[in-house]
Amino acid sequence: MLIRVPKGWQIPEREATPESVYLERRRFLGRALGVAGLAAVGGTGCLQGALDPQARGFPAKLDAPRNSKFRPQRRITRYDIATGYNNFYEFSLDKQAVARLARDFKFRPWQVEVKGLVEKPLKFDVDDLIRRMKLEERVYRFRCVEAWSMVIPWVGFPMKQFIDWVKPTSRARFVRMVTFNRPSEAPGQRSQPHYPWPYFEGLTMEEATNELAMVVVGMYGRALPNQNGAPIRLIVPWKYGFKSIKSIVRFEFVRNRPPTFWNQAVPNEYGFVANVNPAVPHPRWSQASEQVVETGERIPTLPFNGYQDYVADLYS
Ligand SMILES: Nc1nc2c(c(=O)[nH]1)N[C@H]1C(S)=C(S)[C@@H](COP(=O)(O)O)O[C@H]1N2
Ligand SMILES: [Mo]
Repeated sequence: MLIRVPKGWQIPEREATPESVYLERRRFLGRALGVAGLAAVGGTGCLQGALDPQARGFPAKLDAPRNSKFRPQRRITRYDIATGYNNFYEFSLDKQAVARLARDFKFRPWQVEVKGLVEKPLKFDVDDLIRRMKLEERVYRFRCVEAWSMVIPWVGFPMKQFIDWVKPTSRARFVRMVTFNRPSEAPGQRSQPHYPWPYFEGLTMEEATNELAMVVVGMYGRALPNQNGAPIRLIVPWKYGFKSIKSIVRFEFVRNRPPTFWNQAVPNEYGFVANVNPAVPHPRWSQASEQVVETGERIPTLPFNGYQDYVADLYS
């Protein structure tokens, strides 16, 4: 197993927050209530599984060196907020109920399939993949289309590393990714049958091989918590959060642009490209600014979520 006891928590850099602070949960509800649109909150009990290091389901340590190239100019979000305020519609559209509802879902063992326009289709256990790839930690800004944001230390590997390993053929122009479909275990899939399950997303090959695109298997020095998309998800920080598909079971290399879940469900609200852009309002949310979930502070939104130097060329 790659999941192991680390040699010691790496001392955070200027912008980082020590683990003791991530794990501090006292102020969570008070602070999070500052976020506009937050519905009435139940007890704190629902967050227990995600917060208490002794509790069942608290993720194992997952050690990886930080890539210090990526330093957002903002403070890292506390662990309890990043794992207690989640969009994961397979479980619930109540962000604060997701952690509890995803707690007993079996995310391991987990098979991942690679198919389509590749030299050799593959099927493997996610932990075999994690052992094979070179892990690193990157602190990225995270921006949801609902106009809230966080800053998260992800653990994973560049998607390019994965693509170089699976070798798509030259005919491949897009990669399509798909989440599990287990309505008997995932209450949101059962209660929202009008959505086109399973969740699916896609990127162009140029986007998928961009330095920023990351396949993520952990956060805050631990394996991914269930509610954040265990055991393997995408992170594309210059795009709205809905592109960053969780709990992937299949990567498929295709010739034509694949449909995407939110574009299919609500075509006039969500496009394929979905780059963070303060100048283009969503029908329900101005994108000019965003609310920092932890503090309630409102800050201007940056083009490409601040990553224009890496990705603006892809779209010119
Ligand atoms: N499978 C799946 N992936 C998903 C979603 C989802 O509902 N299902 N929600 C998306 C949205 S809208 C956001 S903002 C992020 C939230 O990720 P987080 O809970 O780790 O912050 O996951 C994205 N990936
Ligand atoms: Mo989102």
